[in-house]
Amino acid sequence: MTSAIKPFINPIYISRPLLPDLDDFTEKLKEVWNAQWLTNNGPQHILFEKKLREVLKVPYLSVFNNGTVALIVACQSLRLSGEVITTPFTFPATPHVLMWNGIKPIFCDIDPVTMNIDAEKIESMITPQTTGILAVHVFGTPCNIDKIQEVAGRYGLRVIYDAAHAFGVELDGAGIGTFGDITMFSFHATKLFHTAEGGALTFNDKNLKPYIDLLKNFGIKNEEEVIMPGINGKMNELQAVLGILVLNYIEEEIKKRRVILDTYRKCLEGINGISLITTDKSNQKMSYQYLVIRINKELFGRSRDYVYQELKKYNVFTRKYFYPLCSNYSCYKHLPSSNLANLPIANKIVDEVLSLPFYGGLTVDDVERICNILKSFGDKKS
Ligand code: T4K
Repeated sequence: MTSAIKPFINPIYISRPLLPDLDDFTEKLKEVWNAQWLTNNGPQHILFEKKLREVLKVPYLSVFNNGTVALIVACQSLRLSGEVITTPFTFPATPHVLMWNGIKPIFCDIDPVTMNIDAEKIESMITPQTTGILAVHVFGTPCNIDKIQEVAGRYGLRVIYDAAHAFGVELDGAGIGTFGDITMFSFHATKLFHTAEGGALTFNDKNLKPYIDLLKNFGIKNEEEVIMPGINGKMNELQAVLGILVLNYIEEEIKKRRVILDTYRKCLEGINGISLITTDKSNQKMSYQYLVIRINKELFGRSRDYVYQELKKYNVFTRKYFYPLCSNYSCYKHLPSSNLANLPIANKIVDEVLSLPFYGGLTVDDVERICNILKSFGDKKS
C-alpha cells in the first residue's frame, strides 16, 4: 500500500441501490394497506406495468418476481428445447435457465470488443437440435442484433435477449426490449433501476402476453381450470410500489453517473494497459449500469487479480464480472462447447475485466482517489 494514498474509511462497493425517499415510500404503502391487496396482479402491479411499457418503449410487457424466473418462463413460452446457443461470459442465471428447461447450453465465443456473443460464429454452432439463441447485452452493450436476426431467420430459431444490464438502452430510438422474440430485464437491487428483486419480459407479439401471464401464475386460467404447468413468477405489490417510486429517480441518477463516467474517463486516460469499456455511440442510449475496465497485464505491469486484491486494502470492493466463465463451472465444463479451443476470446477476456464502483452516491473526489490508487499499482511494477 502506498503511504501517500489513504484507504477509504467506509467500504466502497461497485453499486449501491437507488432508494426513494422513505416517507414517500411509506405514504405509497398506505394505498397497499388500504386495498389489502398484496400480490396477484394488484393495482400497483397493473400501474407499474403501464409505466414501464412507456419507459422501456415496448408494446407488451410482463413483470416478474426476479429476472431469472422471468428468463425460465421466456424459454417455456417459446417452447425451446434441445440445444440453445448462448454466451459463456455472463452471470450464472443465463445458462442455468436453459438447464431448468431441460435444454443443453451450447457456448459460443464472444466478440473481443463488445464482449457479447460473437454473432459471426453462431452459425457454426447450429445443429439439428438447435431451437434458439439466448444472447446477453453484456454490461448494457447491445448485441449484433441484425446479424443474430439474420441467422435466426435463416434457420428458424427463436431469439431471447438477456437484457439484465440494459435498462433504458435504446438503438436508433427503439427500446432494446423490442428486438428478438423476448427480452428479459432484471430489477435486482444492484441494478440502476430496481424493485429490490424483480424483472420483466418484453415482446412484440401480443398473443404472448396472456400466455406469459398464465405461465407466471401456475397456469391458472380461472377457478375451474389450470391449463398448463406454470410457475410462481409474480411480482408483489410492495415491489411494484418501490419500482414506481424508483422510476422517478432514474434521470437524476443517470446525470450523476454521467459525471462519474467522465471523471473515470479523464483519470484513466493515458494509463498504459487500462482501457475503459463504454458504449456511448451516437445512435445508442446507454445503460449507465456498470463501469468496466480491461487490464492488460503486460502493458500495465499488474494483473487484474492483483488490482482486485490490492484495492480491497484501500476498502474498495470491485467485482470480477463475469469470472469464472460459465463454461468453466463444474456443471458445464464437460460440454464439448466449453472446450478452451472453442472459446479463446472469452477465456482471455475473463482474466482482464474488472467492474469498478459506479453509482450516483460517489463523489468526483472518490473517483479520482480510486483512479489514483489504481495508477499507483502500475507505477510500482518491476
Ligand atoms: N442475467 C444476467 C446477465 C445477470 O447479470 C443477472 C443478474 C441475471 C440474468 C439474473 O437476474 P436476477 O434474477 O438477479 O434478477 C448481483 C445480482 O444479484 C444479480 O442480479 C446480477 N445479475 C449480478 C451481476 O450481480 P452478486 O452476487 O454479484 O451481488 P452482490 O450481492 O455481491 O452485490 C454486489 C455489490 O452490490 C455488493 O458488494 C454491495 C452492493 N449491494 C448489494 C446488494 C444486494 C448493495 O449495496 N446493496 C444491496 O442490497 O450478484
